[in-house]
Amino acid sequence: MDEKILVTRSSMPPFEEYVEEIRSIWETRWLTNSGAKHTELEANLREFLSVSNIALCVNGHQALECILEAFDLQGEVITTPFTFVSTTNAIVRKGLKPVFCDINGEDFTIDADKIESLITEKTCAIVPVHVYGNLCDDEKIEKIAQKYNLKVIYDAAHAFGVRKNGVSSAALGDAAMFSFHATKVFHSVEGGAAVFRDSAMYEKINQLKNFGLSSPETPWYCGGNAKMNEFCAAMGLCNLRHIDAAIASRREAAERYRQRLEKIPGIQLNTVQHGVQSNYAYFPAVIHPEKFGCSRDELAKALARKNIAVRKYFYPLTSSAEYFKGAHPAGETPIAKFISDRILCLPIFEGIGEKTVDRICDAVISEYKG
Ligand code: T4K
Repeated sequence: MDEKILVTRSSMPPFEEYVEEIRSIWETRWLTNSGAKHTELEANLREFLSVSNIALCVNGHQALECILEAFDLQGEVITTPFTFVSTTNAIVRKGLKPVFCDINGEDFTIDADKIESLITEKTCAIVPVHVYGNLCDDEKIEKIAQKYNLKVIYDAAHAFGVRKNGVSSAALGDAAMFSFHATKVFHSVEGGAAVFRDSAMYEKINQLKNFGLSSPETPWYCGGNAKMNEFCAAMGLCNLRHIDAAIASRREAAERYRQRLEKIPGIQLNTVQHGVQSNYAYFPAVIHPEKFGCSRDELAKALARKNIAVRKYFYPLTSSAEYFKGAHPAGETPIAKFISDRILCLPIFEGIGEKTVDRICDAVISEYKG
């Protein structure tokens, strides 16, 4: 049996580099609560992401919850169900009502033309999701938000380092959250960040992520704990030094996939967005069974038999979660449902290499029954 290929694999800095990075932690014994590594990583990310305000968090999910809390939102939030459960859960956990908007079938982000019809007097914000390294139509979204005085908070978990016409994904909207989970293009083992336009929010988010304390003896808000520790920040510092090589390696893999698969009938590849410099976070393929000859699920099983692990990011739609008790029928977002039923993310990670991509492509193509 050929060696197992996982859907992704964490990027790792050289071992010695990480050991060197954490050496000072033994000297200072400062392990968490906004230590020196945390401060340095915030500064480095501020520069890399071209953003003025950034607050590191324990993970992306908590970063999104902190942002939603910091804006004191109430009422309805327009978002999409084609995302990781985290996005919808954060909205619901903060006492807000998700209103699901459909996506477009090309780049799988929110269909901005369908947002306006979902706005009511209770709408307070839009939480669009950049998926796979594709960016949402921020210009249309911004216009709608201004017209109706809504906050725009991006789930940018997949958009680290992505730029559109030179503008950083971190600069879009009123705020955005990034995930630095082990499976992401850039990671700090677990981790995430809140970025935001208004610098007045920096203090507020820092207090929200630290139990709502404004000083050791002053709890002003019933906050939680969402702080990033020093070992995670140290991993982030190391990985950030290698981020360009990591993205370049993913780009090569994505290009090889494209060369091999783009002419296969029934396989719809991710759109290349005009002016967008992607990070190649995922390599999604939509499998159209009527042309490909077998379904997404059959293909996934066939690949598993060849020791190739793929994932259905994102299936099922978050709107179908049991806790909604059928309140959001999939028929309301037919394109999201259609894509979710056919999407398959093929393995991609730093260092995957042409040989491995070719093995995956051979396995995919051998299932084509046109
Ligand atoms: N919004 C969106 C759009 C997101 O995609 C996510 C996270 C979030 C919000 C929330 O951000 P965080 O709070 O997580 O920062 C993974 C991740 O756990 C999750 O972070 C990610 N999205 C989601 C799409 O995928 P799983 O359950 O698919 O991961 P798992 O454990 O099956 O790992 C997948 C593969 O990755 C493994 O087969 C091997 C590789 N791997 C995994 C781990 C954990 C490694 O190489 N190293 C590792 O340490 O959820």
